[in-house]
Amino acid sequence: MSNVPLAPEQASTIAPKIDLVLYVLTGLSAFFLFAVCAILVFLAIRYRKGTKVNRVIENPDAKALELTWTIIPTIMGIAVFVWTALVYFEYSRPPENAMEILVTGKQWMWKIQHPNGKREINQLHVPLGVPVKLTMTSEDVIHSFFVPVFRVKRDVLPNRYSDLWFEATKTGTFHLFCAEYCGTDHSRMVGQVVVMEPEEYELWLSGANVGVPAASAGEKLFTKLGCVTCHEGTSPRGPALKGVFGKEVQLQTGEMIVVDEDYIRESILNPQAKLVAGYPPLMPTFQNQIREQDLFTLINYIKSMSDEQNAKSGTTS
Ligand code: HEC
Ligand SMILES: [Cu+2]
Repeated sequence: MSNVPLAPEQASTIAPKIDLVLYVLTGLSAFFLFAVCAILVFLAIRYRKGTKVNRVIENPDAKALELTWTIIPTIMGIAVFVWTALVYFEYSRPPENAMEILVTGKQWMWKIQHPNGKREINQLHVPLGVPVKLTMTSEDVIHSFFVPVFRVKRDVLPNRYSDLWFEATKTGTFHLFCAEYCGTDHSRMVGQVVVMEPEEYELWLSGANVGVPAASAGEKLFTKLGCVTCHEGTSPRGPALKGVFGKEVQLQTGEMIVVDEDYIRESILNPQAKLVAGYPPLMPTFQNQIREQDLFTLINYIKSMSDEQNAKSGTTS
């Protein structure tokens, strides 16, 4: 038994912080549980029927005592709240400069796509010491991406993007699980996360199986699917998409909405759901015509158009 570890090793920057929360909360709960039980047992024995003890209540409204056991736990409760909230914020907010990798869950495998277009299945190669943001979606049911050594887990949902980030602190090969029951072979929806030195990762990235870089693949798709005919050119029938990412647009209903990944995704799959003010419902749906990974590529392309423009005009918002 002695070599069975209490928890898997810690291999990300967030892991020690998550563990500390767990151990401190467990410790506090255990301490109060034992303290209350011990006092309870002691008093039950001492004051049991027939014992000769002083049963006179000398100080019926022990103010000092009441205040102590109200104020101390209140402070402790607030301290725990503030501390765990800070850890939670760090856990749930990917850093701006994080490298972005796409993860698609599918019964029963994990499909991964790197920034340069390189793809892999059930294996995720990442560089050491670099913040990595996973943008995840599912092609069918709900899955959940779980890497125990990083202490990160997040549900992966169809028709929506969820993200998860980590920064690895140890090289090696670690387990990757699906942590949401997703059908017959759920238990086999497992894989490996391979953490490499950054130079090795670069080498690996440029090795075999390199796809087309995401940006130029996006441009090709944009042309091939006919998006250009309506969204670019001299007399476009749809709104210009350059610089639109991250901005607010007005909808026909008068509502303002921020253009993010989910909105673009919906605009492509279900254009009538949210019409841009001043435009007719011309855009055809691309539902079932675009694969999940291509959709992501398109979204990235629209994003990159915005970056270019921001760089040119020198404005960022
Ligand atoms: C037949 C013309 C047409 C084609 C083809 C077309 N669109 Fe559109 N698109 C429109 C129109 C018109 C709107 C504005 C009305 C609306 O919101 O549906 C629009 C809106 C959008 C929006 C929302 C823009 C905003 O400012 O909020 C996005 C994103 C978009 N299209 C992306 C695409 C992509 C990607 C493709 C190719 C896969 C595509 N469109 C193909 C006509 C088109
Ligand atoms: Cu699954």
